[in-house]
Amino acid sequence: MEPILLSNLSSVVREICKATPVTDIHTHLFPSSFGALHLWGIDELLNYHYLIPETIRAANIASNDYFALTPKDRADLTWRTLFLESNPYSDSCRGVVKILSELDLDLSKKAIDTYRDYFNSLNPAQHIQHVLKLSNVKAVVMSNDPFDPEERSIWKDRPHIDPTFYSSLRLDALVNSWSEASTSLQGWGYDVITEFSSRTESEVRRFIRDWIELTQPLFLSISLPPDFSFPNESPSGRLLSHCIFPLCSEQDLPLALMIGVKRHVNPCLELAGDSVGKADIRVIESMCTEYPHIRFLVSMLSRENQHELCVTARKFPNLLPFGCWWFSSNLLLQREITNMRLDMLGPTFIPQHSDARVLEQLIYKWHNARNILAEALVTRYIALIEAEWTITRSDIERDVSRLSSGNFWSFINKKPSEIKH
Ligand code: HDL
Ligand code: ZN
Repeated sequence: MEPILLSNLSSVVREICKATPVTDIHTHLFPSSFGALHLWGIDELLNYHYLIPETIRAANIASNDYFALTPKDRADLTWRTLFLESNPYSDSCRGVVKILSELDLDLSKKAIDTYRDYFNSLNPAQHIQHVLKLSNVKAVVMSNDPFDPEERSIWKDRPHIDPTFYSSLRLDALVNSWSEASTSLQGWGYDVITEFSSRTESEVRRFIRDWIELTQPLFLSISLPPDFSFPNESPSGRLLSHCIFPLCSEQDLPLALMIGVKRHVNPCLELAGDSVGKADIRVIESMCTEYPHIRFLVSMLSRENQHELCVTARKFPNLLPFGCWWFSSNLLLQREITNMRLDMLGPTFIPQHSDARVLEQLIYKWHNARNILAEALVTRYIALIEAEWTITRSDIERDVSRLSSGNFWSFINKKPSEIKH
């Protein structure tokens, strides 16, 4: 195969990135069979929690007055404040514009009701396939919470799961709110006590096993606060050591850890009220050291943790950094983190996940992610070609495929075709 020339390098790399389907390993999306949990359309897009603080700040409205509005009125306020009375600058605002543009809607009039008419005219199941095609996403991993009442009732009916959707079992409520979780478990017939006992640990393992059987997750996942330490004798430390790690080993399941989130810093903002803090990388060092056979997918929320996460990944092959999470998912930090990872890890990481909550967000989040990956790769290919290293199209396709999905599926040691839905 002919080596790539500098003259068409950038266009070839962009084309390959666009043509390579991705596995989106962390989202809050659901298939249409999950009813109201499946969010889509212009009002959900404008009520996305990333846009709530931006609206409240720009509209100078009290948060309780904002939340007293109907969802439609909140969307109208966001549209007026962030899109009509200002240019849409933020990552989330530009994302809405990109979505409307990719759906071929008329942006000249900026008339929100015409967009509502468009979405109201759609068939939800067909629209999902259209959005997956536009964003070239071949697999979407959900975050399934066994403590969420709505999800519990849906799972109990064993819903049809669109084969594009996969499960991950999210255990924040168990690990970070043990007192409430133990009461819930007692109500569901698990013989646990809040004060812990070996019986309690065994029953918690039974609870998690029951949900692994029900949901068939690709991995278990937990988010942790910046001040989390490990090992520790607190409920979260005991649950990890005596319940979650043993089950990861028993069930051959990786553990995804998302570290550095400070929940409810401003509770008046509800879901938008969480913030960020620098975490202690020694948590990852001690887990990877003590559990070398467990595979850890790790994303950290603070910009200040990114470099040490890269260095730590160089020390532990059972550690796979993933994504530019949440407050890191903007142009500047995505570029910084992706370039840092390529320089320190080569192609052995997962560049991005969407964290999408509303279906159409896949369109802009993956458009941005592909652009940033292509830019970072081209920089390195230029240096290599100038040093007379030959690079072929298939060399590039191989590495983009690894970064887009291959790294994930080989790390979890599974193939998409193996997963029961
Ligand atoms: O804990 C998480 O999974 C975070 O991603 C939160 O859901 C957060 O609200 C979010 O959606 N970030 O993108
Ligand atoms: Zn998330």
